[in-house]
Amino acid sequence: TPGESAAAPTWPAEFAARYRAAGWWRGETFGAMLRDRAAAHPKRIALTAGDRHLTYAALDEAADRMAAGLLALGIAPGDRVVVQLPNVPEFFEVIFALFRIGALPVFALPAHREAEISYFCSFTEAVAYVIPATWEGYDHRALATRVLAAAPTLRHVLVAGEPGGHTALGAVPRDPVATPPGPNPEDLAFLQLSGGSTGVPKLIPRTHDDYLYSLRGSNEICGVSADTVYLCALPAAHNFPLSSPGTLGTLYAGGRVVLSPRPDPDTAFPLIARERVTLTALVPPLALAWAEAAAGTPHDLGTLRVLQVGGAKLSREAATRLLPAFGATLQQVFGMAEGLVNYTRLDDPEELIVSTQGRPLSPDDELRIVDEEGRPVPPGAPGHLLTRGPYTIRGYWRAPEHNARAFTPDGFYRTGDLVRLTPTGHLVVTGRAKDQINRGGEKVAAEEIENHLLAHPAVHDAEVVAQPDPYLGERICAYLIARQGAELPGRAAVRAWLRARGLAEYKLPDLVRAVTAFPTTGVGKVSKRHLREPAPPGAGS
Ligand code: J2J
Repeated sequence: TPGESAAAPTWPAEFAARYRAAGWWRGETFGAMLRDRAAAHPKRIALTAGDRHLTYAALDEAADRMAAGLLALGIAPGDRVVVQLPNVPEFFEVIFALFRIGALPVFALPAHREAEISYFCSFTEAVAYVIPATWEGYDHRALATRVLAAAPTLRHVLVAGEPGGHTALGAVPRDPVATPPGPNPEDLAFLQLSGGSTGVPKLIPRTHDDYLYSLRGSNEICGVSADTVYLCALPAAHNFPLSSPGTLGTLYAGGRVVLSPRPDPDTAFPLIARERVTLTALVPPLALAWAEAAAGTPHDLGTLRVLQVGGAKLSREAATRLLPAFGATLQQVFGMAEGLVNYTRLDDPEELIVSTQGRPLSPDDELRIVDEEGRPVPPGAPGHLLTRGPYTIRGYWRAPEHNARAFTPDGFYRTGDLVRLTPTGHLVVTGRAKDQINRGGEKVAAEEIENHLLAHPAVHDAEVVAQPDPYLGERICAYLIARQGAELPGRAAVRAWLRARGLAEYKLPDLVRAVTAFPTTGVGKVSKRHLREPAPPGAGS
């Protein structure tokens, strides 16, 4: 829909023309892609979830019926729909239905709570919110009732399962109706969430053309074909298992997606054995837990050909431990929902696989590694990574002020990652310049947590930083200064208080330390670098 593309900067015409001429953008849409696959091999299994197997024809038909139902409810092209579904078939039925209509899924994670969901619904002016009835012991219907009160545009809550007071997905009308013509390939397909480094997460507008190219490119690099059986163990909505090549890449290739409700080895290993899984994606802490569990497992993991690890830095030591644990090739993946994805290649020498985070997917991915002043660093020196290319956004959705900082005037995205380039063209992630904590692959914006902490009556000032953690890589540490005469809450009380404000569990501080002042830089600004240095033993809680 033309109106919505104006909500974010897009590629200048000469770039779009180049990407089309190069064959990256092929004028496909998600709706047509699924239709083609269903026509080509209707009886092949597209999705497996527990004992349910959906063929391509069944998924295609379910998406059509769902689209008809959503249209009947009044969901129109360009409308935003917040989708908070775990790894269940309805996730794919709903998003393909929305793709067919040209309505935009807004991808929320199952862990998100009232603070995040209310923000997504109100900021995107969402008309509908799609949830499971309950997940991991949590009642999403009660959450939805509270969100309805906070988001004036929200007209429908659609529930996969028992609806409570809302509408069951299974009860939306399923009769075929006249469908609108559907979106164009250059239109937005969905809004993805940024890891974020600001008070509220930014929304990432991805088009059919650009995302489908990233799937095709990923498939080629990862050897994904109709024979691939991909296990989705991470939350399906996350960009890594969605697209690198993930579930959507596997469907693009006509392969089979197996949904794991949880990522732990006890859940995943029996699925790998039973479904003969060939490919899966993990974050580093999970990969290490899997390697440990693989040693004594009775389950046959021998079908696994490629184990992808990404989302957070995998140390050389950890990578070396993973190599012999599975019969699979290890692949490092350094990607971002904004676009750029780097892969070690399956035939890279072992040394590159354990020591680098891969090289760009596309020959048209442009990288710049620059110093604080924006000048290119000497070859091989560490610096800030900037990038531009055929599947990297040119701006966030409805965020002109932030875009002016997050993108260069000539359209390079400032990733906030510090990297160096090897002579082979691979990237090594050396650190991070953005104010974010990467908690085992889960991204937490320090400012978002600080803002919540500052609302506490006993808190005068708050700083949130990452601290090294042997298992997670990083954990969240909150430093608090008390108000005059007030007593600061301890760790448990801080966590309970943030939870009550509706913050997702993974964002709650792992450590809380009371201090009387923050270290400052020469110019009197708070020095987060000094706060990150491990505190002396015995300081704080
Ligand atoms: C170090 N840092 C990494 C890695 C991501 C594929 C894979 C991952 C993501 C993802 C993704 C890293 N080593 N291997 O979208 O398609 C950190 C960087 C990066 C940020 C992006 C995909 N892999 N990171 O993790 O949008 O800091 O995407 O900028 O969640 O994660 O986070 P996100």
